[in-house]
Amino acid sequence: MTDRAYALFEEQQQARGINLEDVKSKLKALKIETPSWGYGDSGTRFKNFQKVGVPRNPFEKFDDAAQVHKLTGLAPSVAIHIPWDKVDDYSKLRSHAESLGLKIGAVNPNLFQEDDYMLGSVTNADSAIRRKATNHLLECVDIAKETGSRDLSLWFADGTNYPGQGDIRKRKGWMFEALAEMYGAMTPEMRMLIEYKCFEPAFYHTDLADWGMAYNMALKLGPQAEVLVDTGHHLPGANIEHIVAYLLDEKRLGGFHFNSRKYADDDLIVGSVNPYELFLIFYQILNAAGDEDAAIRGNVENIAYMIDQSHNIEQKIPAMLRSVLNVQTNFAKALLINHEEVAVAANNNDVLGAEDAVRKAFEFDVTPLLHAIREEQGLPLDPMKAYLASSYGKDILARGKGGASW
Ligand code: PSV
Ligand code: MN
Repeated sequence: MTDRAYALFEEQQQARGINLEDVKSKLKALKIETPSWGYGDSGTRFKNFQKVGVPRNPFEKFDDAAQVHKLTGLAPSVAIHIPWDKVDDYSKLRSHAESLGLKIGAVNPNLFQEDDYMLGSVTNADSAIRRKATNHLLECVDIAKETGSRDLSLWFADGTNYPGQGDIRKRKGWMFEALAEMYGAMTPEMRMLIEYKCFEPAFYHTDLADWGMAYNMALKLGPQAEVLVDTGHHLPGANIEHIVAYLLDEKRLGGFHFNSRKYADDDLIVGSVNPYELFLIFYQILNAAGDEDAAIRGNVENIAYMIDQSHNIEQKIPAMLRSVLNVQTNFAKALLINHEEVAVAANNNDVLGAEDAVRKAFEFDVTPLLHAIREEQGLPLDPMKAYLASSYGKDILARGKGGASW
């Protein structure tokens, strides 16, 4: 049945001029980093829900993440958040990850959970607090050296709630000072990924509120600083694909934090609310992958695809599996876009033809294609079903309640 479905799919795609061998190799190369904090307990500002079986420490977070990778072949690295994942000896965490076939991915400093940071961390009016925050950034560079991580992903909760509460221009200067000090401490292999968010927890102004502010910092810092696009961090209606295309053209797209949102930073399963947006993001990336400028193609090669999701009401591991699989599905669909067809229609001012050439790729059922690559990779055809049929979800219940938060 699978073979027949694939043969039909192959015939259909060949007739459209799509090279399926190329599509398959690109699909097999897709890597998505999962976040350690997506495996721990989490909640909203109203309640942190405690679940039975969540990891009790960073080592167990890696055990759970290994399940996602084992069943999908898609998630070989795990981002860590400091101090949530602070351990005495990072080489031990690194060996543990490696023993599971994983790598430690991006290191995320945490400058939003201490009382000292209530009015800002690197942009606090108090120079002692700014020093403390910058020292934490430097500590994270040292941790990245030990874990062998290339990327440092930075998100600052810094902002104000009322006009006049802070001097916006001074704070901009302090932000740059801290980032520049951190930048200077990085090794030449490291990258600083600067994340922006329009609001929350600050409600009047946020120091790095949008991609332009993050890009401006990156530009002033140097080539090892790039912008990180978290799909949940935009105002409603923002055209994220446009931001992606723009940053790629400027060769400053560092990576993504994928998640879904309906209203704001909802942290829902990736692709659950607006899968077409995810598809269109990949459309822009694949368009840039065919650019004649090698630097733009180089940027595409180095995009860090990461999930940033701390889902609250679902089971942790299946929710992460669903997110990773949804990314794969929408990437597969985007790989079916015939860019030549789009370009011809666009150049002829054929609006409907161009839109059709993009949309029809989204409408294909890629299940036969995904089954074919999973079969070739020795993976279960349906990773979610395989997880639910395994004993892992039951075995971890022995951990009890009260595991790690985030
Ligand atoms: C902030 O909302 C964010 O997206 C940042 O990436 C943090 O590092 C992450 O969530 C976890 O709080
Ligand atoms: Mn994020």
